[in-house]
Amino acid sequence: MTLPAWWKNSVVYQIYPRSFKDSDGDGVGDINGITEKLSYLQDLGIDIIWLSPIYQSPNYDNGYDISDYYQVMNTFGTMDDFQHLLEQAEQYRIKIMMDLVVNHTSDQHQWFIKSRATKDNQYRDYYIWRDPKPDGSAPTNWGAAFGGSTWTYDQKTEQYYLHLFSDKQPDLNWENPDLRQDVYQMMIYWLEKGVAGFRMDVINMISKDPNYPDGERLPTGFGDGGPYYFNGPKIHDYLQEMHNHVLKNYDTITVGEMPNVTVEQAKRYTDIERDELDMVFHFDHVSLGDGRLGKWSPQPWKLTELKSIFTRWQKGLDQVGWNSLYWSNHDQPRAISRFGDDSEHYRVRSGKMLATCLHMLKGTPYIYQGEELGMTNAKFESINDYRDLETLNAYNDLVNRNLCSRAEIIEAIQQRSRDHARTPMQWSNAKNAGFTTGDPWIAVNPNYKTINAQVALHDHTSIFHYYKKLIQLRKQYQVIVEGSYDILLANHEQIYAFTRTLANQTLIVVCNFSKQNITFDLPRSFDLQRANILISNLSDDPLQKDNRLIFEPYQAIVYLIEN
Ligand code: TEU
Repeated sequence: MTLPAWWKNSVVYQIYPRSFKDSDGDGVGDINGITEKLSYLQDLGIDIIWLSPIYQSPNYDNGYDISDYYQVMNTFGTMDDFQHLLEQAEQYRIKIMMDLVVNHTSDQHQWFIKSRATKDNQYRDYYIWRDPKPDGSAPTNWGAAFGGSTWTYDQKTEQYYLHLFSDKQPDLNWENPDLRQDVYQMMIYWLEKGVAGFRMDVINMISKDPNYPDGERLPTGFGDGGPYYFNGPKIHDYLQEMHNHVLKNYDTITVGEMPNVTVEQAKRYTDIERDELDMVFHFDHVSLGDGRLGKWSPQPWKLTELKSIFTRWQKGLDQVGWNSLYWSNHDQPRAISRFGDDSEHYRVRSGKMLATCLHMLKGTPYIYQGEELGMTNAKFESINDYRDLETLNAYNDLVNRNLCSRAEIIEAIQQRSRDHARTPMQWSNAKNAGFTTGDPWIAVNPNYKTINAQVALHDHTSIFHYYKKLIQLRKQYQVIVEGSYDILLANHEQIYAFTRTLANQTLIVVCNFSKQNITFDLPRSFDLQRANILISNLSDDPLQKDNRLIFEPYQAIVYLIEN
């Protein structure tokens, strides 16, 4: 029997360095702060750290706008600090994966500074320049992710340059083989330092339709360019070239962040026979409830929709490819606030329920910093407490263009702003939650006095210790890593129940996603009398008569039946 690849039974922990731990009192997290906390992460039991970008950046998009791929960001520390982190992490048997942002750079990258200087230098075609339309308007009607057009006119050379995100993040031209070679050399530089692989930022956006057609008009007033840059014509060529030039020479973990990717496309990206990527991050579940203005017009969602999405991905990648599993990251609101219940009464219980659901699915789980503490969205009252350009642009742009009211955008921001994931990690009930001795770059969530690592570590019933047990179970039971998935009670709107089966072992995972007591029947084919409870988020077992169960609000249980 071939052992599964090491990253298939690993657990990844995402660190957003800016908000994790500040070691030098400047109010911004840094690399030495991460090194300080390796023992905490080893205690949790994680195997790999995904570091959001640590490269030199003007921080317009907090490091997702890189001005030098070979330098560590000044506020994060030095290359020696990073080398020390790598060495110390190895002592703790923790691997480090980097965030590869190569769809675009910062407009302060030397490549772009040279590219925009003249029309005929060697870096001109490192980026995407086009003439205006005959009427002088932008080459296409596409809207940028952070507001406005995806094109900005450059007076000096009288052309527009493309930027799918902000005007300070010009898109790289992957049609250019010289650019691709420079990217591959940079990847080799970091792999030779000992990093274990890459999370690849919007990697399915790097290949654009060379005709740059206009898109269908959206409620935002711009055209939808998505069909012309998501999963583009040469994306598989580029990823296979990257594999052949770089990745095949190292034992790496790779995960591609892919907005708008489908299961069928993900099978092609992650089929081991195709030599592309190990996993992808899809967005189907985190887009639940998106309305006419996307995340800025959030609508209610149904559990059956969530279950259908997870089932589609579990079944779709069961034989070919591999799933990543996540509830949140640095771009998403806090999981408990988004999918659970962040009220004082149900925060811990629903946090454990969400963890049970995700960690019992087939795939590699990703824990976002603070998720293991049950951190919640920050209830910021003022727009002045927010820092994220995406949030601030939406707050101004959507109202100014009469696409929504001020009250509607504030409500949407309080639900979906990326800043909810970016408030400082809550280490203790000390000032600034022990994150910094300085003034934090963004306010600490006021609930840090009761929600913090210090409290969690000393409370054996905390979410932290529950995550720790889930990770231990993954190491103990191969059925969690390799078992096949089947949905139960597919049409139930409160209960998510599914099985995982491998050889003579069957797990029955049951999660109540609601605030109600729910009575339901499990199929009689399962002899619950012979079942052992592997993990439960409540101390009392559910009321049960034969296969009829009564689950309390947000109750979660994993039964193990061995035939
Ligand atoms: O995000 C990609 C992406 O799709 C964004 O639109 C993001 O998901 C959105 O903000 C959610 O509402 C990646 C990075 O994760 C993000 O932090 C960067 O801002 C973005 O790319 C540009 O690099």
